[in-house]
Amino acid sequence: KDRVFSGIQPTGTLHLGNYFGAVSKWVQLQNENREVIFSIVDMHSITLPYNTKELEKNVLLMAASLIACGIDPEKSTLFLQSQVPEHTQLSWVLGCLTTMPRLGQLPQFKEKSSTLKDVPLGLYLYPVLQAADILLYKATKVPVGEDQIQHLQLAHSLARTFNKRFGDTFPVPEVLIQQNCSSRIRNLRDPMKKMSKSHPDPRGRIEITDEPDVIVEKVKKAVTDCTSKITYDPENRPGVSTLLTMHSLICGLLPEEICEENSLLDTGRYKHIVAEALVEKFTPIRQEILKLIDSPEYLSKILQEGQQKANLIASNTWQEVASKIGTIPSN
Ligand code: AQP
Repeated sequence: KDRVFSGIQPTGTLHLGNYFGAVSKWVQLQNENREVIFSIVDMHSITLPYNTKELEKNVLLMAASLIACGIDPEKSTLFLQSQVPEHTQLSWVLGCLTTMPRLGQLPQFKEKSSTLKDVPLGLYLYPVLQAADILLYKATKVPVGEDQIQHLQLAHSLARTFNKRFGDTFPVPEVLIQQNCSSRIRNLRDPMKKMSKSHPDPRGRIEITDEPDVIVEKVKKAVTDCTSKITYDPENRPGVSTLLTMHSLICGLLPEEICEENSLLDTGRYKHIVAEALVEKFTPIRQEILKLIDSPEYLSKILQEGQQKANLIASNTWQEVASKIGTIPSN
């Protein structure tokens, strides 16, 4: 039976890259009546320097944001990764089944470690913990943004290695990438980079809680190129193509159809249309977040209920793993 799993780090405010690349797909899968499990992966977000108070705040903000985006705690399991200790336990086992060169060559590790003088071991192990998150729930489908493909390949090979060595245990999960979003959503100020929560310049990302005038301003200042015509070419024209991708995901038309519809406009005028569509789409979501964030007890209760549901599956898998690898199961 299909089981969907995905996670998001509480490293900052959910942005439109997260929304279009992952969360909108989560909501769609949930509404197709599949078994869906989503985790706020706080253990991942301590792999880089962070502020403890900010982390606490960001966990609740992320829970509120996901619910406001359409994750329904009645239909989905929504929980906090650190509250289910089997994630780190399985991560250790999987860490013993991969090699240092395999982890060291992953692009995200290379990029995130390149600016650090002392690289934390946790950053290196990040994709192993991610594989544990997925395999612990025996997930068959994992909806993620395009930037996560290499990490998912590691999860695949860890599932295969485990199964070969200890007997069939984990399904090899299928990666689901948002259709119509062939490339990742780019940073608005630097389209060579992806839009990211932790990038120091907030002007490069649209956060889900941005006020309408902030959205308009960020889109207006988005870096495009010296061609004013609207064409969709993610490879050569990443700036304008990111605007078209987001617009397309909101209105349901293909980027090429939008280009045709707006063929008389230049990029400057087209930006107004995109900004308007974004404001219309995200204003109700922002208002819902503001309401939810005022009820921290409600949010904590949702996460606790999610934890209980997640625990049932996680402890079963862990018992199975523990007995297969030759350690003594605890019950
Ligand atoms: N720019 C993006 N375009 C498309 N998808 C994206 N995702 C992230 N950025 C983009 C997808 O969002 C999901 C959750 O991401 P994450 O929080 O687990 O980690 P991340 O990929 O490292 O995201 P950020 O926003 O860049 O966070 P920081 O700055 O903390 O590293 C994933 O499915 C991801 O693919």
